[in-house]
Amino acid sequence: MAEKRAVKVAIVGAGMSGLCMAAKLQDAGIDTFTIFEQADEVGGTWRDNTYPGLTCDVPSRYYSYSFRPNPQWSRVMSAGPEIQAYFQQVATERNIRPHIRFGTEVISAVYRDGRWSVRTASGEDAFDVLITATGVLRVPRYPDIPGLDMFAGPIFHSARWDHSVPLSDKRIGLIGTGSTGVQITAALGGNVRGLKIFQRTAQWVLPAPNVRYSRLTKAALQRWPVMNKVGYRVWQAYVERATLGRATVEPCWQRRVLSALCRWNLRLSVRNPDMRRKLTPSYEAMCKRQIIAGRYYRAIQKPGVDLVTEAIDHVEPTGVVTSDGVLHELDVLVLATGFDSHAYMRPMQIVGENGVTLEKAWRDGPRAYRSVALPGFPNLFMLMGPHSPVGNQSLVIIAESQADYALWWIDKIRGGHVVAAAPTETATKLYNDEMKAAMPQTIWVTGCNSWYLGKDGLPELFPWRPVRHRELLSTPEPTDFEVRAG
Ligand code: N01
Repeated sequence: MAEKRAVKVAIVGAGMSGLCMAAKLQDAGIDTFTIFEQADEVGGTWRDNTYPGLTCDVPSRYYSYSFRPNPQWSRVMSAGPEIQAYFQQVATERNIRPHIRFGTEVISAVYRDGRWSVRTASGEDAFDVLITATGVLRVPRYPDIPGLDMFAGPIFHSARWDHSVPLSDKRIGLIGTGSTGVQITAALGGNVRGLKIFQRTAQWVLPAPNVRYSRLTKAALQRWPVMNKVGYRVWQAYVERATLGRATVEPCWQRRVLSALCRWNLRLSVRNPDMRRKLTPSYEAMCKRQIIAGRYYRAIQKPGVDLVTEAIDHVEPTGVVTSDGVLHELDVLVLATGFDSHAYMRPMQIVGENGVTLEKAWRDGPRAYRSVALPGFPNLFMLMGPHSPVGNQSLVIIAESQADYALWWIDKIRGGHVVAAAPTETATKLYNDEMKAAMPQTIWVTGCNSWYLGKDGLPELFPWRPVRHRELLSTPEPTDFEVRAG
């Protein structure tokens, strides 16, 4: 048998995707990998987001690695700290931590002499393969509101929560009613002196009772692991086939049912017609990233909670002034204003063959071959790259199939059959054209503004059912690649 060569792999990011890649490499017998992590702990988004009410709105049994079920999830949809503890535990029990260079930001990665030269503040090292696992929603987006920096009280983004600020006796202003703002409202509404929610655009809300798992259920899941596997499949089918996985990408009965559910939820939960009018969106359900929340409407109607729908004009030291001239006096201002979803691995500099920068390759907007690879950037694989199916689904299963895809090529490099591989321009263009042609049937283009949309007005999401993404990645087409053989 031919001897396998050692393949040096650089992974950027020790969040859910980076850890997934590391575990897959280990399972393939490859331990020549380094993870570069700019923070001092694993977990990515689950480390950075610690706001009150943080909960994953995807069922935990399915929002887990398929290779590492967790019988101990406390609820159908777990709270942030529990999810973070899960990823920390995986990093520890798989002995991934010794591979991580914490506190080390990758400044640039340059493809030079057939290898990736990865530069950090402490020097440069060469790798055969570069994996970017930098997450989807990592870079906080701060709103451009006049006077924001004049506010006299504490002010922070939802992903940079300042836990040193006591809240119960404060008047809090919350800007933003996306998935984050809604969860913060559910947690703070009625539990602080005052909560003013500044809503620019109303959202449709799907109800979701978040049932707690009993001790008996957890014990049974621990005792019979097959039950975990069944649970995973059941929740996967629920999300991918029975609800959002299909409803978002094609006209179907699921779309009609979920839309009706949103309308009923609003009608039955909010009896005050004026309040209901303010909360009624002017676009279709699921066009923006769908909100899934069982407690939002209740929280927003609690005493001390105000929904402000007049546009924000400016901020003064004592509060927020809306377009009707009203000054809303506040002690704390929370910006649940989302993220730069088009940043991907930037601001890290990536330079491919012949000195072509990522900026140049993406001058018409981020694109990829099957969401993972890029022409002119050999042996670069992106986890959660452009047009990944990142709507209301488990990103964990997506990371797993993308990591498996990268591993397929890494194995070819290790076997000595391949030195370098990058998708051809033709195959990438064909794939992207096909995707664009499928966009009109998705719900995301039906007339709303959202972080899904790129600068061409089209969603940077996968426009087909989730299963198709897995199929595309499970059958690599070497003929779509320019391969330099060993
Ligand atoms: O951010 P968003 P998010 N003035 O971009 C408003 C994931 N997530 O942090 O709709 C006034 O969705 C903006 O208004 P508008 C999930 O994928 C997952 O809430 O643009 N308002 C909107 O209301 C989610 O989609 C979980 O008109 C301004 C809000 O801020 C993604 O993270 C939980 C404004 C931003 O909404 C991002 O959610 C939480 C301005 N200048 C989040 N600028 C899970 O449970 C912005 N807004 C898995």
